[in-house]
Amino acid sequence: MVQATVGVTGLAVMGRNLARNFARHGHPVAVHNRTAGRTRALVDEFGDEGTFLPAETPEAFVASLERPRKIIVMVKAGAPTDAVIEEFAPLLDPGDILVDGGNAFFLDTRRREAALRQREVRFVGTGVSGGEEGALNGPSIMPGGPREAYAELGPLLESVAASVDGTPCCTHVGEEGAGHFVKMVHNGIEYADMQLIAESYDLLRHAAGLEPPEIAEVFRTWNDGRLESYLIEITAQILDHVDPATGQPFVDVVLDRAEQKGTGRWTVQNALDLGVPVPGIAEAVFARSVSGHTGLRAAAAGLPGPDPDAAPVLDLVGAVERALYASKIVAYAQGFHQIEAGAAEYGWDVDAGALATIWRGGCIIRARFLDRIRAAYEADPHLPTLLTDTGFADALGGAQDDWRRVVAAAARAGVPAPGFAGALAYYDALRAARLPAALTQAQRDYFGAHTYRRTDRGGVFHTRWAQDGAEEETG
Ligand code: NBP
Repeated sequence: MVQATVGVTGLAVMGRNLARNFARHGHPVAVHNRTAGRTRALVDEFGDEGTFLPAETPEAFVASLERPRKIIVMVKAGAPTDAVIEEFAPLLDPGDILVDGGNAFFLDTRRREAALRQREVRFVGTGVSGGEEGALNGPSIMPGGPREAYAELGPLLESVAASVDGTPCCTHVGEEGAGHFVKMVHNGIEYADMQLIAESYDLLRHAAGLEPPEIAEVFRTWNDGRLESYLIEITAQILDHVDPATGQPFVDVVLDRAEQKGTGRWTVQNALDLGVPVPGIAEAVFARSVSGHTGLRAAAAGLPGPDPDAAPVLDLVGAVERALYASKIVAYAQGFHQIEAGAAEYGWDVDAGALATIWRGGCIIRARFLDRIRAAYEADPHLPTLLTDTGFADALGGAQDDWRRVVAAAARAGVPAPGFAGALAYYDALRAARLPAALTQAQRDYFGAHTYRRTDRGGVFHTRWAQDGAEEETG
């Protein structure tokens, strides 16, 4: 009897497409879903794509797998994942590998891995990016969990992952929760990237006065250059699309309220916990939040702004391209900083260059740009920030005038550009010789005796502001 080399449980859009991807690559795949109708539908519709071993019960599913078993769980993240683990764990043997391919919160993954380790089941929290299309044709896969489990699981996952220049977009990203952590920050970076693109569109439309088809053409041109990416490509297509019902540009008939599922918010919450500044990601999360506050927006709609009849800003296209590229470097630098800080905090060995490599294909942020990041980490694996890589520093240098002009143009035209402005502020803060944090610290000492350090000598000091104004050394 044929035994399956891999099993997938949870056959909604992601699981079903991943199972088909395995089957198409010649892997006999066991398939199971809580509601058996989905399992039957998969085999009825796509059974001719490869060898599927459908199972109606967890017991039959587990029995149809080669040992050590490799089972991929693709169910809704949260309580459903715990329910599936509870159901399957008693049926597994020591050495079996249970992969969670859902969008789990990484601290849940750590907890689950520790619990399953007691049973000697190897739990691999794995980020999967690329949506349903990626799951079918090759996603970017970010497995965490035990390194030795990857030795057995890796070839299987690599065979179905996207591939760029012959390199699979899948690697062991780090131990235990690292896979889901990295996927979380990947999504945060995706939020920032999308926000910067949205601001570019808004500026070209409302400061430069271009119409959507003209902006689509600009994006197509950009996609032939260093900004070449999936997100730029789809943006051009969206801006060219005309709504069949009204004949209006499609972008004008979509309600301007961006939703979110939570990974961007998790990224920012975690960054706050780690003390890592990721304003590019935070501004993107907040921009979506602002867009959804329709009551607040309606109340503020009549507030004064700049002259609505002001002449369009000329020659903005090239400047926006340079500002976008510079701001994108900053956003990615922040994301990679968070990943390095997370790895240090949680004790994972994460290779930043390897991440850039596996994000080059399959996922939403796939881009030529990631090759540059890979090269930057290859040249210096201990790069303190992407901003100081020679190539990126040159690009930031070349963008200076335009970046500042674009932020000023946005302010003058009343176009909200928190991504561009925040990226520039972060850049200026990092390169500043002195920051007004000195004044902030002095204020803290004034009202709360929080003490301060001096630039001219060691020690910790407090000034007796409310008494004689004299300074005392406190430590
Ligand atoms: P959903 O997130 O919509 O989940 C539906 C699946 O979960 C169904 O198979 C359902 O079974 C199963 N399920 C639920 Br709900 N509760 C269950 C329980 N208590 N026990 C067993 N099974 C249960 O599916 P999806 O959109 O395919 O996403 C799957 C995972 O992949 C999610 O974690 C998601 O965040 C992640 N992800 C999604 C995308 C994407 O683009 N959609 C991209 C990357 C990652 P049923 O059929 O019996 O109801």
